[in-house]
Amino acid sequence: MKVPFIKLVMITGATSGIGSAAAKIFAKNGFNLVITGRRKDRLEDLKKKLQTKYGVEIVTLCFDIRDNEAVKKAWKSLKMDWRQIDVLVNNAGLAKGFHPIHEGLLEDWETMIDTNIKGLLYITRLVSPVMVKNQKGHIINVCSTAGHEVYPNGNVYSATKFGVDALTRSMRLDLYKHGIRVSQVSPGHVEETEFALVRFDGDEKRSKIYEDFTPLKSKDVAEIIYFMASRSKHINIQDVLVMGTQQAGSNFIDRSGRKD
Ligand code: NDP
Ligand code: 8X3
Repeated sequence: MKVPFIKLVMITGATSGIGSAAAKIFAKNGFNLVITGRRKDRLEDLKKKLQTKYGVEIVTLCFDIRDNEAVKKAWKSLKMDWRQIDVLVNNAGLAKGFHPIHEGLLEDWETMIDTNIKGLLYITRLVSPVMVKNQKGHIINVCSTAGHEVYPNGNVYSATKFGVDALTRSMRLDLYKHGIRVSQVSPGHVEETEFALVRFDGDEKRSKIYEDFTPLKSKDVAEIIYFMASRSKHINIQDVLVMGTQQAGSNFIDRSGRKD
């Protein structure tokens, strides 16, 4: 279903997981895309695949979202037409480490704060003025259940996602009078992502956290993002808190076996 008021969608962190799944669903529905991430080969592969399969146009921007100069340079490299973003999906993000607060690594904390909060702000600061000028647009932040409740060892990751939740709500107050929708999706555990592998520093064994229950899949979250973006203009879905059926909260998971 092509939605007439959406032409161009920007998705940060499209090289894997939820961002990559979101790129696929928007492309499948005929929208042009700006996709970002640090891994250029992944971006180029995805671009080629989606352009060939769905006949859409895609621009890739390769940068580290923690580096504001790199973010600005990438943005300036876009032709004016490609800056007229209708939907911004602020998805790039990560958890690093799983330590109690007294053992946490400062480097991990800085990576999470710089990526999940500052990176989101760097992008939003460039895209939102265009939306205000156009008096239309939609910003969808990828928050988390960790942005609504805490769990042991989740400390700084949760703090960044509580920050995302605060930003979603306050950005909406700043932008709604300009006809801009601000939403977020807050998922629990999501597989078919690199989230756990990144959190546990590439440790394959530790990252196998989905073997005894069925979590959400990246496509499930992507479908929700697409659903939010494709509602009639007068509807703004403010937040979707979503978990797999075997998860009832950050600290409540039925680990009695997968129920695929
Ligand atoms: P993935 O690790 O699969 O994807 C993360 C994406 O973020 C990648 O495309 C990665 O690209 C990008 N990214 C990370 N750091 C940077 C950086 N410094 N600069 C640019 N891009 C960056 O994980 P998910 O798909 O799970 O994560 C997507 C979002 O979903 C995150 O915000 C995460 O917090 C959130 N989330 C995830 C859940 C889960 O259980 N998986 C649950 C709830 C929320 P690259 O490495 O190429 O730079
Ligand atoms: C990812 C979900 O529970 O690992 O945001 O924090 S959780």
